[in-house]
Amino acid sequence: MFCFPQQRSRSHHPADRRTPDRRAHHPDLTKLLGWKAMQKEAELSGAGWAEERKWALRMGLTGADSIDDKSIPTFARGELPHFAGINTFLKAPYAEDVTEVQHYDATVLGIPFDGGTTYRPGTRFGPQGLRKISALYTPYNYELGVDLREQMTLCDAGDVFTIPANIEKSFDQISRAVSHVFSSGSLPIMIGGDHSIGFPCVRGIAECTSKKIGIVHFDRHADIQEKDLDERMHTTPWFHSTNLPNVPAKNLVQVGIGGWQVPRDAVKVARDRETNIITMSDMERMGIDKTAEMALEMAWDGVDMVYMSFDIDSIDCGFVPGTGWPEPGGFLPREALALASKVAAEGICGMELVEVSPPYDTSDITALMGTRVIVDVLGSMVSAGTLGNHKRHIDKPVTIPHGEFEGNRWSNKR
Ligand SMILES: [Mn+2]
Repeated sequence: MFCFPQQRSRSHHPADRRTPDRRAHHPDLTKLLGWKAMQKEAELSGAGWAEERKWALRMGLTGADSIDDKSIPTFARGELPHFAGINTFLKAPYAEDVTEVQHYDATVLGIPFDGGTTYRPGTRFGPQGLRKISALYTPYNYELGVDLREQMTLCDAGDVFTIPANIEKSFDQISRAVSHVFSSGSLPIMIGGDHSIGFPCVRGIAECTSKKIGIVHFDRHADIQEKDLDERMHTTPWFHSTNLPNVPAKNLVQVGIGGWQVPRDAVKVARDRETNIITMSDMERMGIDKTAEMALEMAWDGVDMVYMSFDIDSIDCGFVPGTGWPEPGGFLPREALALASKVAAEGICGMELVEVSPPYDTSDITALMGTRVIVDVLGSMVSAGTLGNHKRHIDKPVTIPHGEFEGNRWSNKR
């Protein structure tokens, strides 16, 4: 498998003339993660994929006679082809009836709200932007040796009905939706939306538990002042979140903060409340492993669960142009993915991915990056076996009534 006979015979490298076997000069391949990952794939089940292909034939009819691959349906259903279909996140099942989210390990929900934006609007299109480009992904990750479809269940519950230009009503709707998903036992994964949604998201989780919650917050901005432009804008979620009785400010860890866009009002609050700020330079000096270790230590100190908030603008704006308030000097994508994965590996009780603004995006790269953060977080939890750890802390679940209706909408009587 690793022999390259042609290359060997053609090579004029001096090393090859000294020894006939070029491989003797290679490092031990079995020490490479690349080799280990290749072996690990063999341990993965293919049952979920086989099931999806059968399901596609049931839903989309069997394909034309001229097509040799008999698993290809007439109508595109499920993962393939990546350019076709109605896109939910990662082409996961659409939980159109949201009482069904309880049957899934994790639930994606879109929060199309940009009423808290103080510069570039457009994050109301963030959920659709991520869903669209998420169709590019397979559920398998080579390096992790994880296949989400085989190892966990995922659904997309669609978007929360937010009310443009009314922050109070939108926040109430968001908290209600998040509390429904969290109470069901499914892990809530929120796609924003601007960062003002951080407060109602955390509030939705916090009301379902008597336990304490820490927060790891990736951002260039501190987002902890009380008000901005006289309202609770996207610069304020952590002031209001850490006012909640079971969300201690000392367990808020803010990673990547810095540059010229941190309002002094926010710094005063961070200092008063003794939050923990790790700057980009801190991370560079300590390295990724030490940074993650320190963030986890502070976030988990004396609490039962940790929530993750990932602002896409924590990554250098050269990589994520489609965002509400870009700031140079941020994480490299590799650093951000590694940090988010390491934090997620310990288990999280929910996450939000915010500030993707498709109208300002180029070639979907910002939405692509946001999608990648979410799938890496899920893959990391699956790999570490920590997905579902939050369930044991749901001791005050909420029940939200649904309306009464029988039959199907927009269809002729059967
Ligand atoms: Mn930010």
